[in-house]
Amino acid sequence: MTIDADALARELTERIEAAGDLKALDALRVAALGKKGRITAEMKQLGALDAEARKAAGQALNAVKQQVTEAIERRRAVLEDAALEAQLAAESVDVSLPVRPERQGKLHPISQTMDEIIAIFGQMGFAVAEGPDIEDDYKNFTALNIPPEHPARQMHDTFYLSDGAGGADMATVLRTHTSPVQVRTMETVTPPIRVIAPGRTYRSDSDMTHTPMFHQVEGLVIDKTTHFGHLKGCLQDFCSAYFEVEDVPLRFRPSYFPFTEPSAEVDIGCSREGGELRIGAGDDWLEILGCGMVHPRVLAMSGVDPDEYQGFAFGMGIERIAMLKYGIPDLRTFFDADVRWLDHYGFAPIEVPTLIRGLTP
Ligand code: 2U9
Repeated sequence: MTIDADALARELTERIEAAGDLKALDALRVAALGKKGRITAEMKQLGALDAEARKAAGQALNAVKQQVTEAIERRRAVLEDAALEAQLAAESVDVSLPVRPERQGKLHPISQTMDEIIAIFGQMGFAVAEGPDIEDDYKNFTALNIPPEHPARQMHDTFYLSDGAGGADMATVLRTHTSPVQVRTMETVTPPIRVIAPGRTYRSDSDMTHTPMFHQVEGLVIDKTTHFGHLKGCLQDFCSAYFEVEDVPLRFRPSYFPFTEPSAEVDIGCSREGGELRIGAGDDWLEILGCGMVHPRVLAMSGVDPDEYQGFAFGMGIERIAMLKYGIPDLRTFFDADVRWLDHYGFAPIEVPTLIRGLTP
């Protein structure tokens, strides 16, 4: 037998390079290298040759095998690239096409309200801080001047998750307010601090005006000379921007929270004429948030020296201020996941609130 190895290699390689798709290429691979393939058949005939010729022909066939294998791999890469290109072209989506109105989703009023709050405080220089929903008892209560057995703990209707084998402070809870986020900030950041903490909070309370999960935004400002006047100005500017009313009337009523001293609840001026609530005018008042100067013990517990620094804090319920601004009458509908409700009260998702282009679409 005399094998023209070069001719065989050329013939097989040419056919491989002409293979139009991966299936055809695989058929050629089997025809060349498979059990009944051309090269295998030639290999089988080597036994009939004498030792010298067998060695030379064997080496030549192995070289052909190598060339053919490489040619198959090269062609496979080309065909796979082409197949991927074709698939990408076939499955491409034009993201610039307008959404069909009947398919357009809506942004939940909680998301819209949070975006508005973040836009307003962002403009004032506040950073947004976040933390986990599951906190330890220390950061949710003790660090906020609410020690074990303090009556304020009962007011929070806490969901306890574990009782903390390592001591009462290590029990885990679903956070009852976002305040532990500010505790974490004070523990890690050297003042000045200016943060808001929006997020989910949990209390074991469920009736017409309470849901076990609700949203809060709290704020914290700490610097050397921060005072109650700064707090008033900050909340005045926030309410005016949020309710889109110039010179909105605010009333600060003395109150009590364990984590602030002095503390106040803030009412906004409104009118209820004709059964319709109007914010920012009239001679009625509506409570919208709580605030105060951070208690010196709270500063000290998180490593901020109360002789050097002072600060203010505030907190508000996001559902509540969303209901007031957008005339949503029933708190519990926020969590019904009813698409008809969302279609009515929801917001266009593309319109991002900014103070310059307007908060609301
Ligand atoms: C730190 C120090 C002080 C956060 C504050 C309030 C007042 C408040 C309520 C509003 C309605 C909770 O959702 S609500 O029921 N919150 O009135 N929150 S001052 O004070 C802090 C927080 C963190 C370290």
